[in-house]
Amino acid sequence: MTELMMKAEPYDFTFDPESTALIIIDMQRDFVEPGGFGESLGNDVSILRRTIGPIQRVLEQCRRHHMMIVHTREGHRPDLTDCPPSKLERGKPSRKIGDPGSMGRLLVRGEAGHDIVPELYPVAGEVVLDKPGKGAFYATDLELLLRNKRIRTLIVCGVTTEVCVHTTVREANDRGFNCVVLEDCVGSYFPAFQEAALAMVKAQGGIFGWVSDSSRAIAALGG
Ligand code: TIU
Repeated sequence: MTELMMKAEPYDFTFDPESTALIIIDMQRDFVEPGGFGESLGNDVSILRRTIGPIQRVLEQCRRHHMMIVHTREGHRPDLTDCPPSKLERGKPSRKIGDPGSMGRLLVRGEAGHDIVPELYPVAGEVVLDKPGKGAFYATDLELLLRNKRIRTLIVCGVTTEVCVHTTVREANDRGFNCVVLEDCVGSYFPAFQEAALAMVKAQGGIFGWVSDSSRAIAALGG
């Protein structure tokens, strides 16, 4: 057992790399590149791209420690039978889930836009978890995979902070996992939501977990 310490708020975060997983939420072309699902909702997707470099550096350290690494992808079966009608209609998007875009059908599994950005592409042995919802635990086998590896803590990166990252952190928290969210490794289309979402995680003595950043995570991992 190796107890490492990461500087974080509201207080230092201790973790053992053997029982810690890095979870990278939905770093898909559909959310961070033009022509995808994120843009169809009316967002400027370029704002999320600043997360790629810091995530790359954390990913490299976690790979060096042979930690469990999970990449999630939000998306649906090509026939959309796993997409609730409410999700399909919500927000009056310019193009709906399943409509054609410049990277293939929006948010559909197997399409170019659904895949992970090349800079963070998974390597052999890493988990790629397809999820139909915003939370990574809903209608997936994530909890089983984590429990089988005796994982107790999660280092959380990805997009977007107030949607899929927050939903996943809340789900993980209720299942007894300790989560640390790295603020420069998570991104929102809305700066005010980024700030509020991070404040919510660490408020009330860490009601949902801890907030740190890539530099402090890398320092803790000895990088
Ligand atoms: N729209 C938005 O902010 N996010 C999503 O739809 N999904 C994720 O956060 N991955």
